[in-house]
Amino acid sequence: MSIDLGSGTYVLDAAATLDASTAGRRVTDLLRAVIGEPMGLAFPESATGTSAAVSIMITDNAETDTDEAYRLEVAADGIGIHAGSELAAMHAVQTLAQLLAGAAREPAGGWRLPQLRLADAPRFRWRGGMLDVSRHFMPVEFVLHFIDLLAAYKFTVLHLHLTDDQGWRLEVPGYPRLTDVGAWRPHTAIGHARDQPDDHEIHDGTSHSGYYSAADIERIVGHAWARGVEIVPEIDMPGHMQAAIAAYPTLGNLEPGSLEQLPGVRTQWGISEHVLNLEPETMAFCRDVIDAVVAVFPGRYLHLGGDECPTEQWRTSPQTTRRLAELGLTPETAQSWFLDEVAQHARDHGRRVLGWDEIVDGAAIPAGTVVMSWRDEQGGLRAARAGHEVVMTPASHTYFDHYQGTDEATEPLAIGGPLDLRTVYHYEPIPAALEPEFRSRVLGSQFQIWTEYIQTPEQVEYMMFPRALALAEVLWSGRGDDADFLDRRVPIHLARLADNGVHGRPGP
Ligand code: TNX
Repeated sequence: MSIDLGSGTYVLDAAATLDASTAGRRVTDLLRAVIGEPMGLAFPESATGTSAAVSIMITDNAETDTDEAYRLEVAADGIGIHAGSELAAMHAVQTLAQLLAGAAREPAGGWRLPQLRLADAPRFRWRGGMLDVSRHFMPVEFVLHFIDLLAAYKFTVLHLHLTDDQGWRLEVPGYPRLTDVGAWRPHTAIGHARDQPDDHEIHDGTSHSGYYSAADIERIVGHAWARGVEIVPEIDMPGHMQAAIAAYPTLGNLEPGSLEQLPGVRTQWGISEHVLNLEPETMAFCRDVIDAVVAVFPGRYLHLGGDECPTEQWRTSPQTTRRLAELGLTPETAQSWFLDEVAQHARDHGRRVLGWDEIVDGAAIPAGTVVMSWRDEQGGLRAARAGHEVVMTPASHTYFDHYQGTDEATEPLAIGGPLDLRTVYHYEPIPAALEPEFRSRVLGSQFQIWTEYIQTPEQVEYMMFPRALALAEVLWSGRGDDADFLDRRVPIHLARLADNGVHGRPGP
């Protein structure tokens, strides 16, 4: 970003007219939603032949959102936005909203802005946040609000972790039990497993449930589009599937007849041994689920998980042992085979497939697969060198479910950590060990909010802020000065967020 501050000022008030004739409705609707409504500015259209107070010009490729660069000028006679795409113009609107949030209110009405010229473009194109709505379901209204928060800080990806052992959160036509059974658990473990007596689960004694209907997803998708956010839905397979197996036991590896051992929806955290089997019917189920996801989520990507899949049941189940032999596979090679099968189906729908970095542990993965490197940087390095695009999501720097402070006693219970604000601010998404010729394969990064220990929307906000501010800056403009960010700008943003009812973690 470059910014030239002028010496004069400009007052934006209720009389301000708008010329956005080259911009789409999405841009003007955003302007009205994030500036017009909260500040009481109506932005009437300027009459033909007169110059508008605010003009938004989309310069070239309005139909592609790949060009995110924009210029914003506050001059003596008005405000001008020049953008290479609709998405870029939307970023400019968010910047203007930030400038106005810091502007002085005029006694006669309106806001006084400094004159300036600003040219801005992101360093990385993948800037996102992952929300786990399986471990704790998050209501639709909050997902919409989460999208607003992402967009305000120019994140353009919402990765929705929709299914896991502890809950299935998406309605799938033809499989009513996925939500009737799989979206519900009778109780939830409390505290850390390490603090619990052996085999004795201390639980909260209340049920937990929730899922999104097709109509809910339509609202979420529509709102994301309106904010310039792309949703990346994730259906985690073949592990992390206990909720689906609870709903349809024939997806699992336990023999029929051993009914008493069949798992319910998981009520504890940690990794489940209940994984999908490899039968043709199970593969057909996965294809049906992919069809259902593709039908309601219009984005370019589909995340198929692929993390943490214990192979124990594939070794011990007689049925799966037979199936492995039939397919000429071993328990070690089965996971890559599985991913190839389901990924091909997603590609047949024109989707780019994503997976967590375990998918590069086995055989070579199909070209075009995008890898999320979460355990450390190694998966990302391997994948980038092998020709794949990667999103860097190392737990050490992007797991916002970790404690924010080193004194656990003063923080709400969290899964582990810590990961403090300064560490996030110092995160460099391009691994130092990556050879220059492969660096363009690092698309960017995203923060993860896994919700084992995060039960409410308020708690999501607390874990998100201020750390999301740090990652937003790392990904958009690159890290600035520590003191300026940590001591000056973070408190300003936390205060503004609090004014809007969003309570991050205060203090350093
Ligand atoms: C690892 S990251 C997981 C998640 C947990 C998370 C908790 C990944 C692909 N798997 O299932 O929620 O750690 O931090």
